[in-house]
Amino acid sequence: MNPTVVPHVDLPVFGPIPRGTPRADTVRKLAEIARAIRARDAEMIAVAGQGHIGGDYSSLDILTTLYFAVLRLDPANPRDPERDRFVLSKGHAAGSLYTTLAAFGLLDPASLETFMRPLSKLNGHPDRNKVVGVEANTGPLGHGLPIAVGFALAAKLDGSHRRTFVLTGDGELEEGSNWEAMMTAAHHRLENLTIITDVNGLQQGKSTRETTALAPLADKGRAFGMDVVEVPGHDFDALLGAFEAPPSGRPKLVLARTVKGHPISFMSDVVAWHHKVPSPDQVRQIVMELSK
Ligand SMILES: Cc1ncc(C[n+]2csc(CCOP(=O)(O)OP(=O)(O)O)c2C)c(N)n1
Ligand SMILES: [Mg+2]
Repeated sequence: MNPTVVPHVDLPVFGPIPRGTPRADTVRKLAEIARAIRARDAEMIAVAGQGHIGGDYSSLDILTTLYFAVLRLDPANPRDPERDRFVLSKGHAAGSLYTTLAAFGLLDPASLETFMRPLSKLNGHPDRNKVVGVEANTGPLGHGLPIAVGFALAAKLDGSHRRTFVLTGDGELEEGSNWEAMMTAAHHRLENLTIITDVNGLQQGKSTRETTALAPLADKGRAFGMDVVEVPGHDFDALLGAFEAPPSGRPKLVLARTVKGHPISFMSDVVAWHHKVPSPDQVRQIVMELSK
C-alpha cells in the first residue's frame, strides 16, 4: 500500500428508496447510502486537494434523507416541472451535493474525478447551468434561501403541490438577506417551503457564537412567522419525521443539530476541518471508521 496515493472508493448508484418501504428499512438504507457517499467525498476532496469536508459531513445525512426518501424527484426525468426542488444554499458544501447526485443517479460517478479541476463542470460552488440536478447557483452565502422562496412562491401561484427544500449553514444566517427571505416566506404563507439549517455551531475560522451569536434561533424563527422544529441532524428517523410533518399555513424551519466532520473521530467539531484536506492516510482512516 503506497501511503502517498489516495485510496479509490467505489460509489454505487442507489436510486430513490421505493415509496412504502418500512420506516426501519428506510433508515437502515439511508445509513448505508450516507456511509458510501461520505467515503467517496473524502477521496474526491483528497484527489482535488481542495473542498469543504467538515460542512459536507455535517450536511450529508440531511441530503441523503431528502434525496433518497423525501423529494419527489425521478432521476430519469430530472427536469419534470412538477419535481420537488432542493437548493443547497451553503454552496461551499458542493462536494456533498455532487456525491449525493451521483449516488442518486443524476450525475455520472466517473465525473467526480474531475472535481474542481480546470474546465470541470464540478466547480467549488454548484452551477445549475453546468450540472443537471443543481437547481440554483450558490456559494455567496445568503443567496440560496431567497431563491428558494421564489421557487415556493411560484409553486403556490401555479397551484402546484411541488415542495421546495433549502439547506443553509448556521454561520450563513449571519447574512441579513436570509431574514428578509424568511419574512417574505411567512408573509406569503409558503407552507410548501422547508428551510433546514445545519446547526453545527461552527463558521469558517471559529464558532458562530464567537463570530456573530445567533441564539436563540428557534425563538427568532418563530418570531419571523415560521413553524420551528429542532431535530438531531444525524438521526434519519427524526429527519424523516421533520420533513414529512403536515403543512400548517406557515413555512417550516428545521433546526438540525449537527456536528461538523461527523462521524469521524479526528474531524468532529474541529473548526480547521471547514476546509482542511485529508491526506491519503486520513482517507484510509475515514473509510475504516465509516465501515465500523
Ligand atoms: C457572502 C459570503 N461571505 C463569506 C463567504 C466565505 N465563507 C464560505 S463558508 C463560510 C462559513 C460558513 O459557515 P456555515 O454557514 O456555518 O457553514 P458550515 O459550518 O455548514 O460549513 C464563509 C464565511 C462566502 N462564501 N460568502
Ligand atoms: Mg456552521
